[in-house]
Amino acid sequence: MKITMLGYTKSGKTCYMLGMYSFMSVGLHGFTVSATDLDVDLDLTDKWDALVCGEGEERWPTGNDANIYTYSFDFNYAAKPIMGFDWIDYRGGALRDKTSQADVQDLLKYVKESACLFLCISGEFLTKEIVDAAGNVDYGARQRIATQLKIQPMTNIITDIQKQLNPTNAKPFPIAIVVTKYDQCMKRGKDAVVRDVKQLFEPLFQPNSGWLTMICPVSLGKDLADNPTSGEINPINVHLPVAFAVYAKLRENALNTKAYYNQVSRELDTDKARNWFVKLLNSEKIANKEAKLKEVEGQFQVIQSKMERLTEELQKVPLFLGNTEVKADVSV
Ligand SMILES: Nc1nc2c(ncn2[C@@H]2O[C@H](COP(=O)(O)OP(=O)(O)OP(=O)(O)O)[C@@H](O)[C@H]2O)c(=O)[nH]1
Ligand SMILES: [Mg+2]
Repeated sequence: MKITMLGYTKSGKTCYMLGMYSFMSVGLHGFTVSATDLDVDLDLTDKWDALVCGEGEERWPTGNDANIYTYSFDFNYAAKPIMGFDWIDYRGGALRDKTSQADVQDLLKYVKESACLFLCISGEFLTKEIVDAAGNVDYGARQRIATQLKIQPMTNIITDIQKQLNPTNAKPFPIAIVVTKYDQCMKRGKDAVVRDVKQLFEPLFQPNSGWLTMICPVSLGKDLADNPTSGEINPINVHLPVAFAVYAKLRENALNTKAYYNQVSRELDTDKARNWFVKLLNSEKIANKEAKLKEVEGQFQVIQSKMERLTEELQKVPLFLGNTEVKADVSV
């Protein structure tokens, strides 16, 4: 599975990936993330060590150059891989550059192959209110903040995906809106930030939009807002967007498995409704289909049990199907 994180330069993409990897290489509740290449593990661990132990501006990674770097990871439970995922790290400036640039084209191609999109928006621009508790919108503030966060190029890409895949609420496309540097706006409280984020990405939250959207605040440490050069690194929520992407992919697999089960089951019903002589002739075919049904049912249960382990974690952050807030569960 491919995941793309869209976000402008300095929005915190590289730091998020480093934080997610280092936190999840130790793991949470039995879930871990591992790099499939040991050199990648070394590279990411070195960068993370610099962040944790370093002081001053140098602790932070340098902004990306015009190359696209691909990282391959496994998402595991009890040290057994549940699913592999590929991640790209690129310069956020590519989001606003001309499509004739090589890396811009590669980025757009990668987006189209991705099973889940992460939209990276920095909490440093979410300190002023857009929507109040009564639902009144300050459109001027919304416009200013949308410009700072470069929402438009992200919305354009979402529109492209809509055209290409035409997601529906029955078969939705998963998007995680990752509010990075949440330490910088956390004083406002989660509800206020979630209200504003919904206003910034309004098309995702319309009835029957076909988008399954998670809004997830993340931070590398709550002290960083006041003290970016030496504040303690202590990541918050960095595992949740990846857990969501894996959950959504499992859900899609479960849906496909269920559809296949129903199809075989219908065929079997038809076979069994024939007269005794035809049934006798088809007895081997019927037995095969019965065995197939059992096998598919087993596969379905395995997928559901993997989903079940993830759902508990996912209750911590809001999830929407179109305009409706939903709970992650194992039903499909
Ligand atoms: N307060 C705070 N600052 C952060 C956090 N994460 C990143 N930053 C700051 O944001 C800067 C940019 O982060 P990067 O991860 O390099 O941003 P990027 O999106 O990869 O940028 P490009 O590579 O240019 O596209 C860092 O140098 C830090 O100063 C965080 O959790 N909290
Ligand atoms: Mg970067």
